[in-house]
Amino acid sequence: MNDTILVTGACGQIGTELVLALRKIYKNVIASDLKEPIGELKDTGEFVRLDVLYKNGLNDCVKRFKVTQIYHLAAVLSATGERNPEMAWRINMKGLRNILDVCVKNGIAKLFFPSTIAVFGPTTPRVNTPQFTVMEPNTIYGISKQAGERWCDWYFQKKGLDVRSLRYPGLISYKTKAGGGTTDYAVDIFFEAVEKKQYTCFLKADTVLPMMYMPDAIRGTIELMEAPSQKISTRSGYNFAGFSFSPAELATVIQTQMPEFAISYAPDFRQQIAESWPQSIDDAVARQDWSWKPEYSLTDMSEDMLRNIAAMHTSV
Ligand code: AKB
Repeated sequence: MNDTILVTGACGQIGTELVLALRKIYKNVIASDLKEPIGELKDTGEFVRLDVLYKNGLNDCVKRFKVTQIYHLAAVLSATGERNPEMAWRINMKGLRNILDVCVKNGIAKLFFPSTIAVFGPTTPRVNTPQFTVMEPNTIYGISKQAGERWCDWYFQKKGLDVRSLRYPGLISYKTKAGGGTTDYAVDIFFEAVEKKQYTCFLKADTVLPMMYMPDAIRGTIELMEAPSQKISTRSGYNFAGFSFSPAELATVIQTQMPEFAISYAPDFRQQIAESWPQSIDDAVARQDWSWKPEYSLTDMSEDMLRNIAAMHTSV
């Protein structure tokens, strides 16, 4: 396809896989980050070193490559955000404001903004959390993403910017590890299962959270962005669900494939963050509007993770 796509935060957990998936569909996909890319990401297309806090640099890049769509993934996640609230606010808020302004200035056709289940808070109904409900996030990450959703909606209403967004649950993947989030245990557990046959979890055994396998997340993101504009009924963030589980439930699934695997628990400050988030998400509006449907079950995901991580370890 003829669009030219810019992806910010391209070296992160979502970015590395999203850029490669987009490059299979679009001829021109420019990856950008502060970090240098490695592997396939580096070898398959253009990379630009870009700091989303510098609007002029962003603007120059958009003009130089005649960018028509932006996926703005650069952000600080929940656990890092609680350790460094000032930095999280600056990157998540100022970064987004710069992108929104550059989009309007350059007539960008579509913008993707990743929101999160962290926009919900302790007063939100935690089971089957609806699309529209009480939202009182109490992490800086959640506050910044909720404000981001409101800005996105405002830019759609007032400036006509075609912005689309998903409230990602915890994302599980093996190609690039997660970093700085509260749901990261669900990635780390697989690497440690393969490497050490044991894992010490930083959340309590019965802490249920919404999660999704990365192939579903990537497919859903692209499906949302390719849906006709008239089908998009919310410009803040769509609830987006895969499956839900607790660390103990995940350990049991891993043990069916690796009986010797052992888990222990040492909850830290991330426990409080996890307890402020939903346990499961109602994504009926996404299913209705643009036919969203996840494919991977918890067992499918677990088998695929263990198989791929084991293969990565035998090939080095
Ligand atoms: C985090 O744990 O901070 C993220 C998220 C749920 O948005 N993975």
